[in-house]
Amino acid sequence: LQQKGCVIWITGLSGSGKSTVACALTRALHARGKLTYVLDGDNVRHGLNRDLTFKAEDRAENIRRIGEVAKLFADAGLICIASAISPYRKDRDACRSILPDGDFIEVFMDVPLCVCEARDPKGLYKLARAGKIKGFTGIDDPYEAPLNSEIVLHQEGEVCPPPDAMADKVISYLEAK
Ligand code: GGZ
Repeated sequence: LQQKGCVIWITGLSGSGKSTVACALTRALHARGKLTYVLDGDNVRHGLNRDLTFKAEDRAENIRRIGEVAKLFADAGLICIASAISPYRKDRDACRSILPDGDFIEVFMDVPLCVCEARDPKGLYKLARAGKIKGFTGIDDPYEAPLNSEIVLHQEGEVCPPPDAMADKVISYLEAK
């Protein structure tokens, strides 16, 4: 097996489409014979990180552990796709710093809050606006957008590109590398 591992780190607000892109990307990579593993913040919080809340220090620990596990997968030669809000720049940069140069590829889901809030797939923004969830990212907790991510995935005008088109953008980047 000839495959070099790396970490593709998808950051963005709740409802920005991180998990959808992670899923499309993993399928597209499998179709090219690549081994991948998806580490999704929301899923990891049900197991490995079940002891963590959404306070800043627990979010930092959530991201640190996801970063360390992602590194293990990358060491094993897999393309590890990590998707978590990862709202704080320093926590994302810390994950970058434990990997060899070029092996941490940050993908920013650049979707405006109003779009994420209109989608509200789990009704969480509604609860946050009603004060029933405290410290919700984008509402009453910060999201520090990346300044230099390798890849930015945007809305195109009013519409969101299909997930496969967004996955292709990431694949083109990987191929160019
Ligand atoms: C943000 C929250 C919160 C708060 C619960 N703030 O869209 P989802 O539902 O399925 O994904 C979100 C998930 C965020 O977990 P992460 O591990 O990605 O967050 S972080 O990187 O900040 O540690 C959301 C849900 O959990 N959720 N409460 N207060 N998102």
